[in-house]
Amino acid sequence: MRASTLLFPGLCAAASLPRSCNASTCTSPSKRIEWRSLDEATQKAYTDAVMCMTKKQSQPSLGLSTTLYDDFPYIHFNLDRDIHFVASFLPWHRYFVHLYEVQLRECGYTGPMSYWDWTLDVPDVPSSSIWDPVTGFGGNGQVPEPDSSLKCVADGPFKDLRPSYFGDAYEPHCLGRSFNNGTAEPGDMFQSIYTPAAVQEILEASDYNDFRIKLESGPHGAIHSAIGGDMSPATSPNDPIFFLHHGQIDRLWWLWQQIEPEVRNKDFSGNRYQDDETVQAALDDYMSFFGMADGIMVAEVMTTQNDLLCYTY
Ligand SMILES: [Cu+2]
Repeated sequence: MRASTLLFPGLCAAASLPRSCNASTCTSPSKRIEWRSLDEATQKAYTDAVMCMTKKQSQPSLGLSTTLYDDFPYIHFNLDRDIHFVASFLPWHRYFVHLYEVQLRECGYTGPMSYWDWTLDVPDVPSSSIWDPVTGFGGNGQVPEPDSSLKCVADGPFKDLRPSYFGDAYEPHCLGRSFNNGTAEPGDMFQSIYTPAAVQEILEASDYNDFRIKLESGPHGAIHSAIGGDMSPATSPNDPIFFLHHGQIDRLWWLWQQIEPEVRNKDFSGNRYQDDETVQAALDDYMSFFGMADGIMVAEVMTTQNDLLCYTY
């Protein structure tokens, strides 16, 4: 761990700067693009890079015998209670998506990082082109997995995927999806929770804690539940759509920050822990990545335009 505890609020004015406070080398940030705005060749290159990760070994620091692909659901599951329903939900997932992008690039992907703006698909999310077998991520689960309640995605680039972990078990399985209506009406994907108007209302939150709670419990959770299958347990990074979904979550945080960057790039507050409401989160809180990468301080990812990240939307 670096000497994060020596730092204080107003971090970027401190004498010894964390690397991310130095914005000087991020002169031309890359721009993340909505999935449907990528051309077909770039979409194919992205999904090929995702599959490339299934053919590489786990990062040695994790001591696993599964694949690099499985590292992401594995660490997300193991850190579950440290990174959900706490203040660090947004900064942790911001860096997690970045670490995934690094691996896509190691697998030869050179196109823009992407996100899925699900507000564009309301009111008919099951018919979205995001599920297209050629230009998207394949569709709903169709075929039951033996000895499992999962229904397997049967088309598109991920139909032969075999993620290793499901919840706390080592259990190689198909990529499962069960589009979920939560009601008796087929086709209702909780979409009232993430309409453009609903998202606009969340963007009007005046402070970080209010914004984070509304975004995490609202649209973030609704999309996980609506897709179901592998998107439900804490091994949800098993579904490649996870990273486009969290790209959108990160984009909404970015949009919210852009409204008043001088204030909001430092606005961070709320519960540090799930079970202890007395401890307030702070910018110099340390976030673990379970050995996949060095831990970082929250302050290092409060803006996307710094040495560490260097992108915009
Ligand atoms: Cu998560």
